Amino acid sequence: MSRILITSALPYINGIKHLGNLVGSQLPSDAYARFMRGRGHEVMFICATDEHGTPAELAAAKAGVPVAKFCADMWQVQKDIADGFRLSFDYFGRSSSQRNRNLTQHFAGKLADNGLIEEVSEKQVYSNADRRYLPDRYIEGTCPNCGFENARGDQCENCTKQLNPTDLINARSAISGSTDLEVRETKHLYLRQSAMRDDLDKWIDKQEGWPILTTSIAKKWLHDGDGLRDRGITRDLDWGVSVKRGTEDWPGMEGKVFYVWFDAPIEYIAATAEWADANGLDDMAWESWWRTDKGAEDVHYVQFMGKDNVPFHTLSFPATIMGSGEPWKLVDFIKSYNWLTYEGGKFSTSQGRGIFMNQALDVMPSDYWRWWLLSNAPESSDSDFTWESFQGGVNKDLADVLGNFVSRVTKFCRSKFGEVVPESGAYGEAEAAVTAEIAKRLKAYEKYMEAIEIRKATAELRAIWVAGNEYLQSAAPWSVYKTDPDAAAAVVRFALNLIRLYAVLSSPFIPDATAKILDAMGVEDAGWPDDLDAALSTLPAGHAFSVPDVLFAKITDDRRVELEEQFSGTA
Ligand code: B3M
Ligand code: ZN
Repeated sequence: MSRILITSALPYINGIKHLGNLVGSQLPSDAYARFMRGRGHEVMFICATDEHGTPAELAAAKAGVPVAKFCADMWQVQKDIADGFRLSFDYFGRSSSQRNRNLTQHFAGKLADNGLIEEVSEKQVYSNADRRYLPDRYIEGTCPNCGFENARGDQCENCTKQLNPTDLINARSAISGSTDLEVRETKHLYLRQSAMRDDLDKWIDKQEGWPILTTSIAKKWLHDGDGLRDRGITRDLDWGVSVKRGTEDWPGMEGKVFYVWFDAPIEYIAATAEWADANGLDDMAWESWWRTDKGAEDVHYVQFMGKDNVPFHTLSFPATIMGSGEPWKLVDFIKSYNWLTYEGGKFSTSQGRGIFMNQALDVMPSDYWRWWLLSNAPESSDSDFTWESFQGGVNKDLADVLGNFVSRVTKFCRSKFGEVVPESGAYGEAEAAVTAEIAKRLKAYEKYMEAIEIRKATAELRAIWVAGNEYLQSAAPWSVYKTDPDAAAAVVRFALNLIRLYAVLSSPFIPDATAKILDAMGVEDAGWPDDLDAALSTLPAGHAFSVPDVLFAKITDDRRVELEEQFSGTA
C-alpha cells in the first residue's frame, strides 16, 4: 500500500467553470483518486477555490456584494457543482483561509531569510479612468513574443509565455478599455527565481516519465533566457494575503498583498491543514503528507492541471518550496492537459458558447459527462466536444454495451430462474476464454490508470464491457434454455458475476451507475479484483438480486438537436 497525494488545479472563484476546466484537472484527478483508493492505497485528494486577486474583486463589484461574501457564496456554488459531478475530494478548501494566510506569510519569510526575496522599486501601470493600479491580467495588449493581440499582462494565452504587464505592446485597461494609463513608482517584493535556475533544471531533469506536454513547457521557460526571470510576488490590491515576513510586519509593504499565483499553490498544503482542522486532527495529520521530516518521504505526489498552469507548477511553486530551505514535499508527477474545444471552436463565457458545469448537470446526469469527457480527455492533443459525439458515446458505450448487458442478463434471469443467482450447470471453455480476455484487458487498464493515461484506460474498460456482451451473444442462454436449462443457468450465473465485476471496474468513471448496480446486485463487496477468478465467483448460487432500473437512457436525435441549439451561443 502506498500513500498518494493528489491535487487538482484550483478553480478560480470568479465564476462557474466550463467543461474544459473540468476535464483539464478535476475530473481526471477524481478518476485517478477513485482508482487508487479502489486498489487499496491511502489517498489524500485535495482541491480548493482560488480566491484572491482582481478578478474576484471585480466579479464581486459587478454582483454588488462585498468580496469576502462573494467568495464565500461562490465557494458554496462550486462545492455543490463538484458534489454534483461526484468529485471525491477529501477536502475542498479555500485559498482565503487562515491556514493559507499563515503558510503564505511563512514561506515569504523563509524565502527572505534565505536571500531569495528582493525589494524592487518598480513602475506599475495605473489607470486614471479606473482609478486603480491595474494588475497583470487586467492589462491587455500585444504579446512581445508571438504577436497575439489579446495577451494578458501575466501570461500570453497563445504561447504560454509568462509576462510582466509592461512587456505588452499597445497596452490597454481590460476593465474599461481605456488607454489612459500611466506608470507609477511603487515598491514590491520579487522572488529571485533566476537564482534557483540550476536547482530547478536539475530537478526537472531528474523526473522520469513525465508527460512531454509538462516537461516541454517547463524546459522551454527554463532555457528561454528570461523565462525564469525574477517575478514580483506582491501587488497593490486590497483583497489577498497581506504581506508579512512570517508573523512580522514587513516595513514598506503596508497595504499590499501577495500575488494570487504566489499564494494559490500554497493552498494545496493549506487545504490539507484545513482538512485536518475540519476533522479535529492535529498538525501531524497533514504534515505527514507534506513534510518529508514528518512522514511524507514515502508519499507519491501527483498534480493535475491544464497546460496553461504548467509554468507556475514546474517553476514558480517549486522555487517557493525549494527556496524555503525546509523539507516540504515536492511534486513527483505533473499530469497536464490540452484544451477541450466546443463544436470546433472555443468555449466562450462572454458569448454563452459551450457548456458550463452547472448547465451540464441540469441537462444530463453526471455519469454521462464523466464518461464522455474522460473517454475523450485531451491527453495527447486537443479534443473537440460535439453533441453528436456525446450522444454517440452515451448511446453506444453506456446504453448499448454496459446498460444493455446488465438489463438483458438480470431480466432473463428473473424470467427463467427468479431474482436469485441460479445454481445448476458448470462453466466451460467459453467462460475460460472470456475470463482470459478480461484478464488481459484488465492488466492494460490498470497499467494505463497507473500511468494516468485516462483515455487509453477507458478504451480498455470499454473492451472489457464488450467482451461480456460478445460472450453473452454467442452463449445465447435464451435459446440454450429451451434444450438445456442447466447450461443456460451457468451462463447466467457467470454473467451476473460479470455485472458485479463491471460495477467495480467502472467505479472511477461512472460512480453513480456503479452504486446502482451494486445495490441491485445486493453486494457490499466492491473490492478490486486482484484475483479475477475469485472476483467472478463473488455472487454464489442462491444469492438474491433485483433488476435495476434503466441505467442509461438513450439520447434521442430530437433531444440532441435541441441541446445543440440551446448551447450554440446564438440564442
Ligand atoms: N486558478 C487556474 C486559472 O485561473 C488557477 C489555478 C491555480 S492552481 C494553484 O487559470
Ligand atoms: Zn504570446
